[in-house]
Amino acid sequence: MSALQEGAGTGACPYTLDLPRDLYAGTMLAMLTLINTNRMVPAIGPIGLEYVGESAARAGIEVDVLDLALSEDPEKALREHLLQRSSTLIGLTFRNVDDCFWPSAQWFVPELAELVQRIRRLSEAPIVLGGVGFSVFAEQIVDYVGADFGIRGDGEQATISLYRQLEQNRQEFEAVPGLIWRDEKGIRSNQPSWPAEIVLPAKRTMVDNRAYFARGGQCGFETKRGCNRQCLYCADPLAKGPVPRSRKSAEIADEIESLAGQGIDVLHACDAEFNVPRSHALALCEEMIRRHIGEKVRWYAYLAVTPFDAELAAAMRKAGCVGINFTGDSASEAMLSTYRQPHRAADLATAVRLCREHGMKVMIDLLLGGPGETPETAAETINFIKQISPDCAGASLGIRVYPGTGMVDALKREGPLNRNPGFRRKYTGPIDLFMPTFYISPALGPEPARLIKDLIAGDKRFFEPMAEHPDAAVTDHNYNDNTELVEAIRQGARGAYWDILRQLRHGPGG
Ligand code: B12
Repeated sequence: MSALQEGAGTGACPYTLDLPRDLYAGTMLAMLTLINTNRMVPAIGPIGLEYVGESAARAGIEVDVLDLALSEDPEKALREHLLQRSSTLIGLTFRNVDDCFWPSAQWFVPELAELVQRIRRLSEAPIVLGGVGFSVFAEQIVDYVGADFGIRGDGEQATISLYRQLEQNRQEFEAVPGLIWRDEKGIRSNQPSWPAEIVLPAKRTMVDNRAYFARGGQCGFETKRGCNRQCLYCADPLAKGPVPRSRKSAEIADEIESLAGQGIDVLHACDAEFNVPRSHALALCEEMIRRHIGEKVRWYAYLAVTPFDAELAAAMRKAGCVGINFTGDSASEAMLSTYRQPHRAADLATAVRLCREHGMKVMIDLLLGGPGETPETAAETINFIKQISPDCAGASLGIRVYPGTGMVDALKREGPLNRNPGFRRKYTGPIDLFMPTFYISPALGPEPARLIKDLIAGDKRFFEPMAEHPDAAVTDHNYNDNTELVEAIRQGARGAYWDILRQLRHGPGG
């Protein structure tokens, strides 16, 4: 549970202060205050907030960061921080709207609403929201939590632009890319601009990355944004743009060296798919090899199953990559077509083989239960994965249905959403995709988790789906408040979470 939730549902806020204006005497003025709201553990550094903050600082804006994830007492920290400042703008990063994990289905929007109310009682500054999860539901979240603004998509230039407007008392909000705001007509919004070239500061010193490394076991770095694939279920093109946009290799290498200089030597790429496009992945690896970065850090990445070949595998390993998590989804021809994946089962086998040959650990992430999944297609997938034997496989069951994705269109073709028997959710009333809403093919029967567990049959390479019964053991594959991971990292484990969990089961070489 995230700490902001602790107060959730209690209604009353401890800070119903009537702020005396002289409290602001001697406080810092005209600044951008950035707040990390994500208290999920293991803690993941707010890399998006850091890029936004460093870009604003580079543009000459005074920036301060309040990191609620690293605070022992977030309520006190919030109060003390805001009472010492009179910010021009307060920015909140909202990474996870929900935990995307059925049947956990935790929704974090109500606690964000409470936080916004608490901030309102402590500061008169306008509030802007941003973040990857936020970007999928931007207008709805601004409306629900009562924020003044939101920025959908890339936050760097848009935040600077909004800040300048407020600082100069202008209201040309149409000029701010991706901005959501209110006027007398209601909620207004601009399209994000998705700049083709991404130029970011490479320092990574705006948040305490060493603390994140100690608590989270790895720190992130981003090499590209956006995706031109059309995977049925994926909201990335909505949050990150419909075409891949890359950073310059030298800038990324500078950033990794800066993190290494801070003692952070285990990293995770924050790209949806590191190898899309392949040419950029290879060029970056070559730059890292030229600088001997692979001798200083080890890193992990998410990859699409194709394109992946011996040249890229060799370059990645030499550049320091030690583990790859492939978006495998399925090994059934029918399901891969439904998911609109360009790879086929044979490509999964090649990916596993190449990782083995080049000394990288390999995980295949499966997405079981999509439209048309049957016990036969699920068995085909699980049996195939057993045969090609990756180091581990995530058997996720239940797909988070995001508005604006092909998944919604596909389900609408089956008939009215409210009558579709495949939906799984914890709320009542009509289907509302804003709240955690999942789909599991009805053909998998009344106990789909049981069916998948039976197919896995105790094979320890699989992370099994979580049963829906309230007394079911908590799965180890949900990283939302995963105490096993927290404890392992506290004791010194480092790496991608699947690799840490794998080692807990099988030992480092297993
Ligand atoms: C890499 C990754 C991981 C890695 C992180 C490794 C690391 N060290 O960072 C791991 C595997 C640990 C992970 C775990 C989880 N993840 Co994850 N992850 C991602 C991924 C691929 C990248 C996120 C990222 O860092 N992007 C790069 C940064 C720079 O982008 P950004 O945060 O969006 O920031 C930009 C803008 O949003 C904006 N912005 C950000 N903050 C702010 C603030 C303000 C004020 C403004 C104006 C703008 C702004 O500007 C930034 C720069 O342009 C995304 C999918 C994606 N393509 O983004 C999923 C994603 C964020 N994860 C998701 C989820 C659900 C999770 C888990 C909850 C899964 C689980 N149940 O275990 C956990 C949560 C972990 C945690 N403690 O928070 C979901 C969230 C969706 C949702 N419904 O909310 C995503 C979107 C995937 C998906 N499509 O479902 N994840």
